[in-house]
Amino acid sequence: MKPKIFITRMMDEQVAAPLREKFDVRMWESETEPVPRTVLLKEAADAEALWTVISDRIDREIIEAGKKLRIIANMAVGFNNIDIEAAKEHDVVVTNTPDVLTETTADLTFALLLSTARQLTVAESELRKGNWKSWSPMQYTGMDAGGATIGIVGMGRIGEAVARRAKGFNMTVLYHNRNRKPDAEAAYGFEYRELDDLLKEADFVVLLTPYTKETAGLIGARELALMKKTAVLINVSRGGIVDEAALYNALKDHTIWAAGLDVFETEPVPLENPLLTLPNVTVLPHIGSASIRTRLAMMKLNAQAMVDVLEGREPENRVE
Ligand code: 8YV
Repeated sequence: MKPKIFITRMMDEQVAAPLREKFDVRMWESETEPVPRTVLLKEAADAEALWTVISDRIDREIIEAGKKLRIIANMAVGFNNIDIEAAKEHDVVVTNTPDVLTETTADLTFALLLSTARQLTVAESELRKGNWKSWSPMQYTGMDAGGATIGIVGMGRIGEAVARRAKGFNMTVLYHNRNRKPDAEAAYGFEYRELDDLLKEADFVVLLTPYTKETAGLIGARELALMKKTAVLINVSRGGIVDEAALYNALKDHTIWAAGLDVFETEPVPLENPLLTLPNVTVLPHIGSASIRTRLAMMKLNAQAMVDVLEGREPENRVE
């Protein structure tokens, strides 16, 4: 009997087809409905590999149901959706997809930054609604990115890629990170700041830190109050890093100028989320890594990791 792989979303057939030759590949074939928990539990029970995405909660119950489980390959660099401790206890390897998405996610971060700063989505929707009736000097005006100060919270691979783009816009780059990056400071002139100082000085605060116990709720009412009235907050990491209720108040009361969000506390975002009612918020449906080339590269990395583990080899990108 071929080992079973359960795939929780529609995997591209160019990646899935070679897997089918060696394994019994089962797939949740819906682009609109996420795999129900009951199905996930049932399928995990006799699967040797699980291919998952960030919105699949792979907790202890699923891992313990997976009596034959040997690998969980997660299609993301972040892996806060998986109980890593439970996986370790049960000798289940977890792999992720770093590097291949770095530049694509940095592009999206910069696109969201510019779009939020210049109110592109508001301006476009006004035009489409027929509300652009006359040209006026201060209509649809926003904030300049060129020459501004950017503060990057989480200077990992994606943070550095964003910082390099910022240099191209002649921005001053401040960063906050668990560890200082002396090489990047020397090579590019990035300047380290404590978080509070970064929040006070930056025109653009960009969140790129992983979601952990330490970073959950990192940006709350106190932190937002430190930011400039003209500042823009960009979050492309995980929604839970920001206290959404506090952010809503800061944006509604104009104690900060705008926010660009690719990620939310609850995803997909319920339409009741009050942030959606504010004009000074630009929202995207978690598309940081969503270029065709990158998404295929991520799937291929996951597929190779599953083949490696099921054939007894050490995979690349094992999460520690
Ligand atoms: C994923 C992401 O593409 O890599 C991450 O951590 O959040 C995105 O790049 C997306 O969440 C699909 O799992």
